[in-house]
Amino acid sequence: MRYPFDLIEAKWQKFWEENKVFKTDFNDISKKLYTLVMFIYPSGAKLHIGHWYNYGPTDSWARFKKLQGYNVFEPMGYDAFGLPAENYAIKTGIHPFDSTMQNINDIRQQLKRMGCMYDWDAELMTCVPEYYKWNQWIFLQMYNRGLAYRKNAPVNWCPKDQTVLANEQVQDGACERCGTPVIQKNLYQWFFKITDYAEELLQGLDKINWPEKTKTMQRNWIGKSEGAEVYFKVVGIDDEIKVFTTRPDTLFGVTYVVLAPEHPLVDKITKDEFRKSVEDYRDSIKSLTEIERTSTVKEKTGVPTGAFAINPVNGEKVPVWIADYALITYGTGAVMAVPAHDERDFEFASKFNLPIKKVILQNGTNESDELKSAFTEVGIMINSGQFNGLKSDEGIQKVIDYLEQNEFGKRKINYRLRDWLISRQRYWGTPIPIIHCPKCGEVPVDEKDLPVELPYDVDFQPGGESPLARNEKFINIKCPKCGSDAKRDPDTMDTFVDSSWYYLRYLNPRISDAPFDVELAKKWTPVDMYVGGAEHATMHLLYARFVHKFLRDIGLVNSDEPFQTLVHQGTITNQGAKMSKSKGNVVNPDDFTSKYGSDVFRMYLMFMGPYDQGGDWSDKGISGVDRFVQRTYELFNQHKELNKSVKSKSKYEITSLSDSEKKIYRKVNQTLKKFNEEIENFRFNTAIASLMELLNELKNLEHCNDEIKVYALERFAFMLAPVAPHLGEECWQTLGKENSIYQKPVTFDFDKNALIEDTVNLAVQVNGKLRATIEVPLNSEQEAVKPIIFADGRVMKFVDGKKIVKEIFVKNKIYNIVVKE
Ligand code: ANZ
Ligand code: ZN
Repeated sequence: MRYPFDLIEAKWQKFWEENKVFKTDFNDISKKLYTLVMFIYPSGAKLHIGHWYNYGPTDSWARFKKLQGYNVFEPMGYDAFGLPAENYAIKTGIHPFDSTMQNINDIRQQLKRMGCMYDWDAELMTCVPEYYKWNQWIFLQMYNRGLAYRKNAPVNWCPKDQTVLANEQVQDGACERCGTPVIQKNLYQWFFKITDYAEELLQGLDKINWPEKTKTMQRNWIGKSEGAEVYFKVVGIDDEIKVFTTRPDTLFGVTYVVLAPEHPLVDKITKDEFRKSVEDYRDSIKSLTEIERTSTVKEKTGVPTGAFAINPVNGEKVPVWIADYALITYGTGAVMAVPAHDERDFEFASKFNLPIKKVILQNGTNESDELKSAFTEVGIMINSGQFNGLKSDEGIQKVIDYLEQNEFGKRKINYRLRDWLISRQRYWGTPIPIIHCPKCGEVPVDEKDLPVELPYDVDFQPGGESPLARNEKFINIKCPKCGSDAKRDPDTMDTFVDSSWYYLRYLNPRISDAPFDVELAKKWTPVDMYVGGAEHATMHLLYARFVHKFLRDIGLVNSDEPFQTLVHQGTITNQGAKMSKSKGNVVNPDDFTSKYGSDVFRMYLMFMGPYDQGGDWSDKGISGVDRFVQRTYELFNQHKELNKSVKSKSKYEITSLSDSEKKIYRKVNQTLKKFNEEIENFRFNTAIASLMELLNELKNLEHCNDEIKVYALERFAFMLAPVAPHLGEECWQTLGKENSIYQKPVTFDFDKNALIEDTVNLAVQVNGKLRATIEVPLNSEQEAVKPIIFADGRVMKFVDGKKIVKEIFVKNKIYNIVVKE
């Protein structure tokens, strides 16, 4: 009979749900294990392969842990705000709330059919006031501590989507979503001051168990640079230009200074006869993005201001230029240019005939040798006054000391990390809880007036302003301080705010007087295992760390990090390409689950290859996994009649077993060992392979006594249960067990004594040809082996009546015989 997966899957899903088998006991934290997958973005109504690949194997891992006796919490929810639902509404007129709810309902049904052990009481979604109220509350906590602020800043603006884009959402100068070239625009925006946490975010990486690659990406994103700030006086005026440099050792080689075109000093220092060209230059670069400005292939541009600055260490007067390669958003917005030792400066100086002055000498070269390009490595300091002769890397500290003693500058650390821009000129998100009053300015909404509810009736069509700004009922309000006519903030929050703390809310999503249950959060964080896509390396995963640290600082959690261990699943591609609707290469999981069932599909995904590498989709092997499931089902059915009163021991003395029993016993224990190690480390493919091998061996079960049969079948069911949850339960029940296998821990312990093989297969060659492999006792000497070999018919055939010239024996490996006619 074919395995009736549809009946059996439905049966167990019903049992799990009715008996709340996977309900977490939050009070027992002795073996707590918080397993989390990145929650689902319900922008469509169907689970795709990527979802399956993230959720199925992770659930198998969690189930393995549950069987081992861990108190596992595995929740699921919906990251329900965001651009796709709103764009869909613009196209179809279907309200984002309605389409999102519909999608969530469809997705929930599919998730249930996957058979993951989610605690459905913990389900949450971010687009309801019960949730987003607390985004607003967290915003206010940050605001009260100066960590949420508004500033006029140049932002990436997508003219098509009519919205501000974070740097991360700009790809090659174009909008990540629609491909339209991005332009720069100044807007009042809300920021979260993540930069206050830059150093801690960097240090914390050493304490978490994350993929090295992801940690490196975060380190680079934070971008710590150590160096100095140096003050250059401007000739003829009182102001000084502060520059940030990582190479104070090159200070004597400065031949000009560059200001970012937006630098506040530009207007003041520019000489009249240069004003026109400065203005023109500023206009010409307005629409360039930062990425274009700093591109190494773009030709350097810039103009002089006519002003001069004085190098504090040698009193030299150097010209002040403006150029777009100096960014206003980094360091001080000003650069001391050292063409001899910086590539960009070298290019710039060469183009504009500015002097190039060598101050670091490359080993084995002469001072008078012409420079063909900037020398950026370590060398010996020259033309640098009292520092001459020092190795340049040692000179850095010496020069900084000298700057500090003379008040020419100071030690300085810079981070590339920028504050987190959270304003979105969009409808489908969390309203920002601020009121703008003509008299009082920014007035935060009182906590008791939260949530600021997102109105249902709005006009989504893009049109410059935020949709909420056009909603009279929403936008107009009396100032809570003075009663004047005032306006609400028209923007909504980046959805990364929603996802920066959702793992805390899961612990008790219905709590109404706090963002989350603080007592539980203290006990249950950090999340022990977090699994999700590597594409979140720098945004979500950095923002969540920041918000977690902030919540710790206001006393709501006491762990330093949200996610202790992180695993990225690989991507499943189709003919090497990422699956996408536009490429028409999307594989629909339903096509396979309806044919083979969810266990087969889950197992097949896990069997495809190493989990962190993903792989190219092909359905070729799925029938092999299906056969494994069929044969497993048959095996257990064959043993249905096994006497249910037979109990196996947890361990057997190997010498007390018959040869057949010994073989089975050994294989079971070898598999337990292998399976444990592999699944523990997310190597599902090899874990499943070991189960397949074991199944092969179990065809010899008939030669064993009932105790050993029970011993083997029970353990096979333990290992099967995490990777094929429904079938595992069914097999377990066939053995006469009641209820669910998940209701009591089982032991995956293996018997060390049983692992050692006591026989080996010896290869027997005659005249260089393999004629037989013969099982002999382990470590036997030649004398003991010889009679067995020569008594074997397969060998006899080739040696009988011939002259034995030579015998070569390698213990446990090979027996070589050379014969002559
Ligand atoms: C002089 C110098 C000499 C520099 C030299 C480098 C090599 P990282 O490592 O990324 O922090 N810089 C500083 N502020 C800048 C700005 N706003 N826009 C563009 N460039 C800026 O880079 C630090 C270096 O980048 C600084 O050190 C400065 O150039 C430049 F042989 O100062 B350096
Ligand atoms: Zn007011």
